[in-house]
Amino acid sequence: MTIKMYDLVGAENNRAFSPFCWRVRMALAHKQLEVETIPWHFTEKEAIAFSGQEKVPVIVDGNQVVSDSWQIINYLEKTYPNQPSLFGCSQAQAQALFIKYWDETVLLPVLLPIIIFDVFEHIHPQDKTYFRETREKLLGKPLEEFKDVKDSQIQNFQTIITPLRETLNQQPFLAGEKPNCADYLLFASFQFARSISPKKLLEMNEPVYIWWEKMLDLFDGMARKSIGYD
Ligand SMILES: N[C@@H](CCC(=O)N[C@@H](CS)C(=O)NCC(=O)O)C(=O)O
Repeated sequence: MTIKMYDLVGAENNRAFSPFCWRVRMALAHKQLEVETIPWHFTEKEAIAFSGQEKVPVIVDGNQVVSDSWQIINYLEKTYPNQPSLFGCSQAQAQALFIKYWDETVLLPVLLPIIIFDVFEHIHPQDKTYFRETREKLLGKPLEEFKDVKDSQIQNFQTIITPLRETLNQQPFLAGEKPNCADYLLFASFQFARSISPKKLLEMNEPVYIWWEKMLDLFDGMARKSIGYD
């Protein structure tokens, strides 16, 4: 049965940009599960009210409703044990939790101020007021103050991803010879940037850039086919 997934999009239905939704899209592709994505906008809270919360991703798998990217990934791993494993073993599954939190507490907080004004410019017009109000409250200043990004911010981003770079200097993927959920968790944030921002975050041919390109090619170029900046 086809899994339905509510997926945050911008002004165009093919501009999927949520890092949390990209985690799940990559996981579903790895698991070779059929998915129907339902384009969703920030202000369409009623469309996902059945999930009991207000954020995407949300998946509907038969009569199962699951929200939160990490919960969904673990649901898929448990529910579809005969499909390719997202982790390979329970130890790797436990370690992937560290990657999830490193992404959310180190990488995304540095990346977000760099690209948040680009997000604002690419979201659907119906979402603009809501996005401005909620994000300005969260960040404590007008979105316009994020318009001009300093070189030092990009350099800081490049510095904080040093552990990723050093790892990818020695092996093609975080998971080794082949990608797994650890790669998807971090790639999702890079796909977030690609889908919404023309800013150059990395030098071409550095290990993270090479990995990013390989990730874009996975699953018949699934992520590359989604609207974004190359
Ligand atoms: N912990 C959640 C976070 C989900 C999340 O923050 N989703 C954002 C989109 S990237 C959202 O739906 N935001 C709705 C809003 O801000 O109203 C997960 O991992 O799925």
